[in-house]
Amino acid sequence: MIKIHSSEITPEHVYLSRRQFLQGMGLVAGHALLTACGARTSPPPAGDSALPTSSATDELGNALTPFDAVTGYNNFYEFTLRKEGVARLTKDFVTEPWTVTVDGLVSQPRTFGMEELLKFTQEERVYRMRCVEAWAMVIPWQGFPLAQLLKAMEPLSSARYVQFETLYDPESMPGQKDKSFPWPYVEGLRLDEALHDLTLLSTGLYGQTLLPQNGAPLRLVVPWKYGFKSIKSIVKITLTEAQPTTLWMAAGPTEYGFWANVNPKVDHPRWSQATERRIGENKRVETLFFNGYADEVADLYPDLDKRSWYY
Ligand SMILES: Nc1nc2c(c(=O)[nH]1)N[C@H]1C(S)=C(S)[C@@H](COP(=O)(O)O)O[C@H]1N2
Ligand SMILES: [Mo]
Repeated sequence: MIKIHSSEITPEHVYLSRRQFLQGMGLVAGHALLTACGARTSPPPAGDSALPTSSATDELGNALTPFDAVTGYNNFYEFTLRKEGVARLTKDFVTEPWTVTVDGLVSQPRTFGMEELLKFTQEERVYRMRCVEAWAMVIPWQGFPLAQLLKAMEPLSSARYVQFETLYDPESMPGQKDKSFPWPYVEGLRLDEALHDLTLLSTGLYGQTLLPQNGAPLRLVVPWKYGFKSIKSIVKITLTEAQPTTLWMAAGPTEYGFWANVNPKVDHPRWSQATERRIGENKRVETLFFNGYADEVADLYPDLDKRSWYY
């Protein structure tokens, strides 16, 4: 049995839009047409700057990280281990056409075209992002809750985890020729974490389509976990019974765990996690338990002492 978490109870309007989605996908009988979604589906023209967003801060009053920093300082090891210049190295990365396969323990595995995933109602969510390396940003994402896709796929009762995979294509992602990492990039969540309303599949930021350096055309955003959980350029989502082995668990088992919940009290073996450097600002700020989302997610972890962070 899937344990239903209180945060999963579906408000009626969400339920109705999900039905529209199901009809549009041909998963249920019906001819209702989908309404257009708000997201731009074509890449912005070169030099296009960020569109205005609905708020200038997150819910705690932290200023948004400037667009140029969000798109100019990145971690994307498939291209480079450096953080600057990822935009240049990824600018020819082909993100269209793009498909995402959802398989494993679901009632009917299937492959979606990106244009189908853009039919989910796209919302804006301003989230803090905290890299395990102790730098951070505040980013206005667009996307839709992963739960909407997963529920449409009808997970089997044996499903307990969700595994995500980035594209494997060493020709277009030359960093994958570096055999010191077990490519492709793999991440994972427990099913109830994946179904949590905060967990987003992102298709854009700052009001425009996601750029390659940020994980176009589809990336995960899990704001209460260290940034490495938020896997980029996803091609496969697999529901499993066993806990997935992630790229970072395989590459650095003494430093990076499966849970990776942001916790200022549990230091990385090589540095403190008590504070963080906001990119685009000069000061360091205190790191918050669960990155400031404890009210929303702490009840996912009743045995918190053990589960807050694993090496
Ligand atoms: N496929 C893939 N996903 C990835 C990474 C990566 O190297 N490859 N880096 C992760 C890390 S460590 C962080 S902090 C975030 C950075 O996201 P950003 O560049 O959009 O800020 O992406 C995560 N997702
Ligand atoms: Mo990171």
